[in-house]
Amino acid sequence: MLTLQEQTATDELPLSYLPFISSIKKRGLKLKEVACQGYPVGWYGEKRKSTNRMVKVICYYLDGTINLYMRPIEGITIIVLIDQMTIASYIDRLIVPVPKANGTDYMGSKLQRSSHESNSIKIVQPDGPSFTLDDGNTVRWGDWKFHVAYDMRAGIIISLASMFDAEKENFVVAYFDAGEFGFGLCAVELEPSKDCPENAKKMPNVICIFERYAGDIMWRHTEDAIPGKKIRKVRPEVSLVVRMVSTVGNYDYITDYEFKQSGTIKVMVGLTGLLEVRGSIYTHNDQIKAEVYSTLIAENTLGAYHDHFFTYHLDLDVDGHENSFVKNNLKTRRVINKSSPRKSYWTVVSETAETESDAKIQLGYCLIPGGSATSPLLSDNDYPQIRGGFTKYNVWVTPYNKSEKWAGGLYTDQSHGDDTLAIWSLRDREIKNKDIVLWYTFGVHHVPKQEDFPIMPTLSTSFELKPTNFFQHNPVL
Ligand SMILES: [Cu+2]
Repeated sequence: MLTLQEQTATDELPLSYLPFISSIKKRGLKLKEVACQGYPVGWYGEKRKSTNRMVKVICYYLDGTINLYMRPIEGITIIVLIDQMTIASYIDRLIVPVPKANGTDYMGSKLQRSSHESNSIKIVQPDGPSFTLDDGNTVRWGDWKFHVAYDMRAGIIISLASMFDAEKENFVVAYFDAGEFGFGLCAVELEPSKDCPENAKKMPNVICIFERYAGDIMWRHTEDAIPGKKIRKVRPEVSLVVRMVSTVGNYDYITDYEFKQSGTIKVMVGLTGLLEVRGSIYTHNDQIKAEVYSTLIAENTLGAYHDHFFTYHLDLDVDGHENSFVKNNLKTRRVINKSSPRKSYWTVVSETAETESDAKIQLGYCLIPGGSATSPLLSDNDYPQIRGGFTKYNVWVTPYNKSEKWAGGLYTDQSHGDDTLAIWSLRDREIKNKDIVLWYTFGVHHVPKQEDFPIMPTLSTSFELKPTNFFQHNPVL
C-alpha cells in the first residue's frame, strides 16, 4: 500500500522540480497556488512485471477556492518512483484551460446563509446509551453481542456477532477491501455531532457507535376485533450503528454496520466528498462532437463516467463451521388438472450449491431499498476488469482458505489480476457442508451530474444479512 508519508512526499515533489515550475509559468499560473496528489498507475497489459512502486501525480490549482479537485491542471504527466522518491518521467503535452474557481468553494464563511436553512436537530438519550463497550472492543446491546476491530486495510472488522436466543447464536466475520490506499489507513477523525449524532460514543478517534432512531416504526398493531377491547402496541425502530469514515483523496467513504433488533445486520456504504474531474476546452454541450465518456458538469469541467464496487468478505459460521449455500428461486406452478379453481400458484425451489461454480449468481437489479447489485459494463478482457474480476458476479462462495482474504488479491497496486477471487474460484472446489466464505459485491455506475458539482451529495448503497428461518420466532418479541 501507499503510506501517508509516501503520499505527502510524492505530492510535494513536483513543486521543486524545474521543468514543472516552467510548465506552471508557461500556463500563467502561480506556483504557490498549486497542490498535487498521487494516484495509482494501474496496469494496462504491459508485459514486463514492474518491481517499481510508482504513482502518477496530478496537480491542481487553488487560487480562490479550497476545492482543488475541481481545478485540475491538464496536459502534464508526472510519474514518481516511490522508493527512490524521484520523478522518473515528465511530459508536458498541451495546455488546456483550468476550470474556474467561481462557485466551487464549500467553506461556510464564503457561502451566504440561506433563509431556508433548517433549525438544528438533536437526538438525546437522557439516561445515556443502552449499549456497553467491554475491553474497548466488545459491544453488547440488547440481545446482540459482537467484537469491533480496526484493520489498516479493511477498516472496521466485525466478528463473533451473536444474537442471544434460547437455542441459537449467529456468528459473522466481515472484511472490507481497499487494497491500494487502505480504508483503515485513510480513516479520518470524526467530527462530534456531525459525522455521528450527539449520543454517539467514540472509540479512539475513528470509529463511533450509536443508537439510531429516525422516527420509524419497527412493529405495530391495533387490535379491535376483540369485543370490548381496544389494543394497541407500537415498537419504535431503534438500531445500533458502528461507523467509520475514510477519506481517499477526493472521495469520502462512510461505512456503517447497523445491527437491528430483528436479528438483521445491514451494511451500508455512502459515497461523498468531491468528484474527480478533468479540465477541458468545452464550455457548452453543443461543442462536444467526439465521445468524451463524461458529463460536462460545469464550464471547462468534465466528470468522467466511472464505477465504485465494494466487496464484502463474509466468513459466515452460522451455528458452527460447516455451512452450505442454498439458492432459493421463486417459480410459477400452473394448475393443469382441475384440482383447484385457480390457474396458478407460486412456490420456492431450493437448491444447495455443491461447488463454487454453482454458487455464482448474477443478481442483476436487487430490490433492497437503497441498494444496488451492479454488473460490470467493461469487457472481460479489459485490464481494469481483469484486475477486478471479482465484480463479475454479485455473489461468490468459496471454501475458507487463509490466503484468500482479499477479493482483489494480497497486493493490489499494479496487480495483473492473477490473485483474485475470480482466479481462485476456477478450481471449482466443494463448498457443501464446509467452512465457507460468502463474498458479496455491490456498487454504482457513477454518471456524474451537474448536482455533483462542486460537492457531491452522499450516494448510499447497502445490503442486509437477514435471518431467514434461523430463529424460532421473531426476536423482536
Ligand atoms: Cu463516483
